[in-house]
Amino acid sequence: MRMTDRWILRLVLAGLYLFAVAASADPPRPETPRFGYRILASYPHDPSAFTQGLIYVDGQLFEGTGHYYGQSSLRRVDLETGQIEQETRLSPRLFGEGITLWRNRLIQLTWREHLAIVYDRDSFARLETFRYEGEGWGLTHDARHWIMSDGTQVLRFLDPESHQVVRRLTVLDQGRPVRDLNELEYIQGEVWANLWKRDLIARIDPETGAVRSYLDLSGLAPDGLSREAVLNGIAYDAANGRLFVTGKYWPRLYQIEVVPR
Ligand code: DDQ
Ligand code: CA
Repeated sequence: MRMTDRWILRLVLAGLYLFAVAASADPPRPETPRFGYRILASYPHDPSAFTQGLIYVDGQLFEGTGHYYGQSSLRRVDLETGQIEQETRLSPRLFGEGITLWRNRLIQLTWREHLAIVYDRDSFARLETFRYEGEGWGLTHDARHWIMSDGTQVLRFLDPESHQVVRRLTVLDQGRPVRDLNELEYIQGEVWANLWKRDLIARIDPETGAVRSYLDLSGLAPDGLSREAVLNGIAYDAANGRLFVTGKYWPRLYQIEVVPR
């Protein structure tokens, strides 16, 4: 072999080696943007409320609470004082979950009882119930559908008339499934979802299921609470652009603002 041929061979081998190393390494993963928060106001919150659903509509705050043995309820709460102004209790066999308001009806899911309860918004009278498959966790709605989570990475879109599932959306962060989607809130074209047992809210593109960004709420949970007392509860006051969050058994409910981290 001539001297130049040997060099060409060496270069080719080195190139092949570098290619093999590059190909075996993980492809670079883009970071999903993370936002932080600033507390704008703090309000009392019933520390015995195992918060599973939270909404704010037309100046009224509604909360759905969970757990068995009669701890589950639907209530209207005074924001400033935290006082319960109106309440209905669920049967001790039902574990209340997410709530949403549709027209003048409040809908409340149950955890593992496959049962949704529909109430009159003003009187809290029970108007009807309907059944669904799997678990019920969070509930919200866009202009056309009810959107529910069940602890998996899949959101179900329900037709408000028939209560049938018309669409399923898998939530992905950079292509990886995001599980434990819990309490929900539809905010300005995004679905916001509490991630169970994490101080994170995922902001989801309802068309693609992609997590566009996270809201990192670490440091917000009050000290000294039990392990069950996780962040859960997002409510958006659309009329005034106010964002409220709280958690299970949290003694406070916060109005926060999203800020760069
Ligand atoms: N979920 O809110 C994540 C949907 C359910 C939380 C349940 C935690 C308490 C479990 C107690 C179970 C008693 C059988
Ligand atoms: Ca909510």
